[in-house]
Amino acid sequence: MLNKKDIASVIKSDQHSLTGNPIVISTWDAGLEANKAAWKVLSAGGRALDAVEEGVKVTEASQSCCVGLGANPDRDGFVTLDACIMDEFFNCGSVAFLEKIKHPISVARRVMEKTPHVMLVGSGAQQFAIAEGFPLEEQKLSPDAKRSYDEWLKKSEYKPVINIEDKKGHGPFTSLFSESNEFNHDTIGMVAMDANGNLSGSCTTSGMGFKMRGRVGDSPIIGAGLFVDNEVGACTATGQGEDVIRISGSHTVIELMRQGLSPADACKKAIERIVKIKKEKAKDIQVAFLALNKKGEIGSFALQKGFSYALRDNNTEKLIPAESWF
Ligand code: SD4
Repeated sequence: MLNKKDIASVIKSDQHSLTGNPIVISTWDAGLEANKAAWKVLSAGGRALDAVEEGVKVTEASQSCCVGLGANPDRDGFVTLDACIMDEFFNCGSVAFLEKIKHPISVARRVMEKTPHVMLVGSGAQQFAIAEGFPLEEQKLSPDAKRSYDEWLKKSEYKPVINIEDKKGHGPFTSLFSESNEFNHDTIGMVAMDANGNLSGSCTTSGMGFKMRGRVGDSPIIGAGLFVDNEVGACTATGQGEDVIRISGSHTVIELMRQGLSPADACKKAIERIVKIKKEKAKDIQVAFLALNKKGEIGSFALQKGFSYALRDNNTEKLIPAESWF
């Protein structure tokens, strides 16, 4: 049921859909650059689906610890990538545990458009990508990833629980800056509404650095790292994937919005659920949700401080710090 506060925020946020104004939001600082590419599509009247693919491709192509081939490897030294995409018709596609392919998000889109399936993994996903004409890249760690991996190998300490001792407030899997002083970024999740009021979303990552070989997080899982219901809204997640999967995070946020909660309140409720499940351990992990509803209202909520998301619409282009539980 809508309460007074919810109704007020819905009324206030009606602008985008009423005026047909497109909007794109995406996770972390790297979202600013990614949004620029998405905005090119949206501002030209293009489809949200194309915008969210083009947007996150920018992050996949850049050198980073946590997205694309330049990212941190698994504990055996291999970079393995996860991605998914979803459109306004409940069409969705996903790849997981994919190696040596530069743009997993585009392979996910091909899975959606060219196969009767939703998800392909590992060598099967790679075989499909090659058959679709995606070049097979070299398995070679980027200089940053190699340095981080060599450092990690000294102790080979496997920590399935996210280490957030770096309280600079950046993502759970990395330090704020790479060793070459480049700004690090995490998983990118992006949701957008186009000028026709249609929603789509994308999510792409290399997952947890130094993870067990074969580990798959929430990012390629429809309903966990991403969900889109064109009648209600779109949501994406970042952070400790295991705990997002545990509560079907993005789907949960959509269902809460369907019940009338604003995006921010729905994200907070989903975080509250994780806190309830994890109890004391919630302090040791980071999870954040980012959502957009059909009215163009946006919202986010994180477990820990330090999560921010990037917004681009007709009026503004900025990074917004999310509220957090702790
Ligand atoms: C995962 N959710 O693989 C991803 C990682 C992430 O910020 O979002 N990092 O669990």
